[in-house]
Amino acid sequence: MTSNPSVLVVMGSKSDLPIAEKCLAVLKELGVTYQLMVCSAHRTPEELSALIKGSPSEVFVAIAGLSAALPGAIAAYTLRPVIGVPVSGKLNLDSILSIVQMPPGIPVGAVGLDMGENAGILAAQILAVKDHDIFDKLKAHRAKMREKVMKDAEETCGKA
Ligand code: RP5
Repeated sequence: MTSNPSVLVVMGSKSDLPIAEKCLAVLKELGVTYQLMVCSAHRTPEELSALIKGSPSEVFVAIAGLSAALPGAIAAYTLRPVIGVPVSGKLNLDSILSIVQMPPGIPVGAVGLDMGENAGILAAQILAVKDHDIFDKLKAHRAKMREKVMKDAEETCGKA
């Protein structure tokens, strides 16, 4: 971990780790520095407040399931962008709605259910507005995806 990570990834519980790992893999590929933490909006509210207020990170990713207050609670403590990742459980709409339905004035950007990778890409895109290295890595990432779809199409359907 670097001393001034660009992205702070917070999980509401250690059980969210498989989703966080998808985010971290993308951040690594795109050359984005990060810190990973477990901190809960409901179970450790004071620690969460101290963590966010003391963080030098430019973007926050918050990963939580059930009544997922974590992204909104983080957004209440910072003016920097917060990306929420809803985690699937017995009811999949619970965490999605908890993250998306923020009150006016305190927005949270939400990605899809369990989509840690999209949170990583979106965080990198925010940083890439000012960081040319990350911008170039995002371009390469898009090109790689394009090549994969073209190859899949050729293998599955033959040459166009
Ligand atoms: C949420 O409750 C966490 O983000 C996790 O997705 C869910 C279950 O937490 P554990 O009971 O596994 O700690 O706060």
